[in-house]
Amino acid sequence: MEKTVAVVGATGAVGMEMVRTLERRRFPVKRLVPIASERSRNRTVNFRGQAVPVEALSEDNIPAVDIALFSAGADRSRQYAHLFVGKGAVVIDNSSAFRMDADVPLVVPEVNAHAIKAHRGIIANPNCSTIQMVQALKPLHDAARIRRVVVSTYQAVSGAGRRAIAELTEQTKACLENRPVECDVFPHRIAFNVLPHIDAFERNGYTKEEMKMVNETQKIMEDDSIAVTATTARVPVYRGHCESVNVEFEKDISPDEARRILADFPGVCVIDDPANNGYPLATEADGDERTFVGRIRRDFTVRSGLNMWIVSDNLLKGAALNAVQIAERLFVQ
Ligand code: NAP
Ligand code: 12T
Repeated sequence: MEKTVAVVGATGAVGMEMVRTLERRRFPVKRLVPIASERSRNRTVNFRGQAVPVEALSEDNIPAVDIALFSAGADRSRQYAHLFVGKGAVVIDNSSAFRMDADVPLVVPEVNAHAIKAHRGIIANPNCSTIQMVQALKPLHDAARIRRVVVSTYQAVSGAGRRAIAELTEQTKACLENRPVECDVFPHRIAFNVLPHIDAFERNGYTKEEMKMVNETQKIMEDDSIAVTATTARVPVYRGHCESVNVEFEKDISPDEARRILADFPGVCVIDDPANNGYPLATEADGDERTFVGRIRRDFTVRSGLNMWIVSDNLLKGAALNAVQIAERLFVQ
């Protein structure tokens, strides 16, 4: 049965990918309702060869839709998600607003699709860095039980939205032309730099982005005994988050076993051919729906441990694709 689908934040970096992903995966859309701020009133969004007018988000004018994909920031999600649910929609929310709420499923379909059915109107999409990491961790946990994870990320600027993408371009040009560099979105220059700072700092010394990786991993894997510690950094890459992940296991697991297990897991592609310089790259992941894993090798400093390198397109599996896959599980399969 075809569904009416609203995309709230349709003009943003994630929202535009949501619209493209609905089209590419032939989601049974009866009517698309693209929604953004007042600023976008006169804009249109291209969907299946048509220019669809963008509507302005307003409490007085909540459309009755079957599905609402939210990617307009956590404040908009807090203000409007329940109003869409009140009009009969299931909301799939990309922001951090509801992820840790006990009555909101936090879902990566390949990992915990069963959690979807407990929803009460809202389903949360995890953080981009968490999604690609748990896709690799889940099958390894089932095989050898994970004790502890140490992760460092190298995150693309598109995770911080349209203005951040433009800022990398502007600053790069300014640097190459010996002009002064202006910082607006990021607290320091991102061009030709690495910033160990994503989202706001908490009192415990970690950033919110780092704590999302800790808390969301335990919720999705349904195992609070998995210890996770994270450092998240921004790199001057447009698209594709990279992660160095160190995992300690209870049982022994060899790199060959891990490669076999990961290659069989849906959505994961193993690229691990160092002899031919074969490993996952942001440039290769850009525009691809898969999560890539490589550089799988033993951590010789513990009884059973592995190191690996995980890369995925943060706007696809890290955001838009995962949300559309949740909608597919709800309504298509
Ligand atoms: P973006 O490129 O800055 O786009 C923001 C979108 O929200 C635009 O469509 C914008 O509309 C709309 N918007 C902003 N303020 C609004 C308002 N007051 N009323 C209605 N619409 C408003 O940002 P983005 O990168 O796409 O991120 C959007 C959201 O997705 C954020 O909540 C972010 O946390 C989340 N996100 C999640 C992940 C993940 O890990 N799953 C990854 C990236 C982002 P206008 O064009 O009219 O301004
Ligand atoms: N600050 O969905 O800046 O919680 O890359 C995702 C990405 C928050 C989120 C980023 C962020 C989220 C970023």
